Amino acid sequence: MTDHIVKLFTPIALPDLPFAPNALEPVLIGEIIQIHHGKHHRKYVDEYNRIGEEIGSALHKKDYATVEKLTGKISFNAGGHNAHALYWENLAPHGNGGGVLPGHDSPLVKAIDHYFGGIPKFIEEFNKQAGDIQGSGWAWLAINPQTKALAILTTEKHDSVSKVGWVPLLTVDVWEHAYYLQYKNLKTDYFKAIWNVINWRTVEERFNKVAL
Ligand code: MN3
Repeated sequence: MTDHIVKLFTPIALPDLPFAPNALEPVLIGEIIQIHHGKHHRKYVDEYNRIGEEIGSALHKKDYATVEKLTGKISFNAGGHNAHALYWENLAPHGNGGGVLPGHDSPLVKAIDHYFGGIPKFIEEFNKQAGDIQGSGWAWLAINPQTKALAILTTEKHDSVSKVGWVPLLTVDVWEHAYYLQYKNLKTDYFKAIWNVINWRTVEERFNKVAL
């Protein structure tokens, strides 16, 4: 009976990048990826772990005020970790899958044709909505798990589309740290270029899990 341990919190680790930091050049320079992954993403992971320990301890002590206070902070860092993990996984080097569209008979492409009138129109609309984000946020292609409808959604800070019941298929980081070292104030150029390194295979796998 003495070994009965209730584990209140399990820390997470920063996931490895699925490519070398300079592998997305010239679309995104290695320095951006190194700082973005090694410093920004790492900080969300570290903060998630630090606050998670605090919440675990507060839950154990029935310290409701502290739990309530820390909930927003853990949500911000959980969202930061989750969104970045999804972002890295839906990028790939040009020449190694990046920017390669699925074939015309792909159910994903058919759905994009249906909802947006084709890939070029989808990209145009995605970039427009990403450009309309005021301040920091994320642009998403998402699927509604009930209706199977596709939509372009944008969120603030690190909120994900999961928060409103949608499943993320593709996400683009629209925080300045994602592009500023290279693109400065020309974020439209970042949006245009990123399609050369989008890993459509990942997007297709995410789509197939929900839609088929
Ligand atoms: Mn970021």
